[in-house]
Amino acid sequence: MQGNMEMIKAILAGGKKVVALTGAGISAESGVPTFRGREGLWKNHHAEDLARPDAFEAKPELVWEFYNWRRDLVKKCEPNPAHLALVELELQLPNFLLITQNVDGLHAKAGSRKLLEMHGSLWRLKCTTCTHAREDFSELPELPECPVCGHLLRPGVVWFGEPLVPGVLKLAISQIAAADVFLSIGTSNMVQPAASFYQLAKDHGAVTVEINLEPTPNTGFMDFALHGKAADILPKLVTGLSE
Ligand code: BJW
Ligand code: ZN
Repeated sequence: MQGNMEMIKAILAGGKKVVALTGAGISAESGVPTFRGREGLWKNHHAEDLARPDAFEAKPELVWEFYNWRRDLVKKCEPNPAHLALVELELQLPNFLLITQNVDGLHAKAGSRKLLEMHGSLWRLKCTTCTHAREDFSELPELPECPVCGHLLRPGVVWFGEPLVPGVLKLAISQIAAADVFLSIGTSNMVQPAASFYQLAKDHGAVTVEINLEPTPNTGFMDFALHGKAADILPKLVTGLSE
């Protein structure tokens, strides 16, 4: 079924538990490049080829250059109306959880508090050797070193082939399985496990809604699909919800 804004608003307002999953598209209007497509190119490298442990092992300077470039870029970006609409949704609904695949920190910057950053954060660093980990917004050296053991630090993000942080997947699954409404926003649905979350929600009886500029592999399986910019659609969905 295609989008019907008023019907989705009514479903949202009546939803006892709403879970929203976001991807890179929600930050596009803030000026953060998405992961795939032409935007995902950096110095002729595909982002997907750098966000992996084998790339870091082979060329840590290149991978750190990529992440330092992104940290610099994202630091200057501000949340857009789509991020703010999800803060509003959190405030209006008694039972809400935002699960994001994004590592840019813009949901937290916007004010979302019921938030699960399932792929980690650009602002988190962790040691490749010991247990040292920290949040750090400062400018980093080309190859940052661990203050505890002196070994190389790495970005605190989840790369391809790596498991999610313990507990994160478990929490996401339990919350999605209990959801009445599942929103999928600005994600290409190309990366597991997030791409299968809609199926879990459906299996447990949730109404599923996709918001994206264009169709994704999951669109045909959703109850509703709204096509357009998240920054245009989400504020309209949230306005007047509690009236
Ligand atoms: C707009 C818009 C606007 C634009 N408004 N919309 C099962 C089957 C097959 C493979 C696997 C499987 N299970 C696991 C795998 C392997 C792998 C995987 O999925 N591979 C696929 C490529 C096939 N998954 C993993 O490896 C995951 N790990 C795992 O499952 O571990 C299991 C394990 C257990 C025990 C031991 C060992 C392992 C981990 C995945 C980690 C993903 N990491 C990245 C990098 C994070 C760090 C970083 O950013 O640098 O996460 S990859 C990258 O993709 C990033 C993103 O979060 C993620 C998703 O991308 P997203 O957000 O969807 O962005 P785009 O760019 O793809 O799409 C943007 C969308 O927005 C588009 O649709 C646009 O149309 C839209 N849009 N403007 C609305 N204004
Ligand atoms: Zn260390």
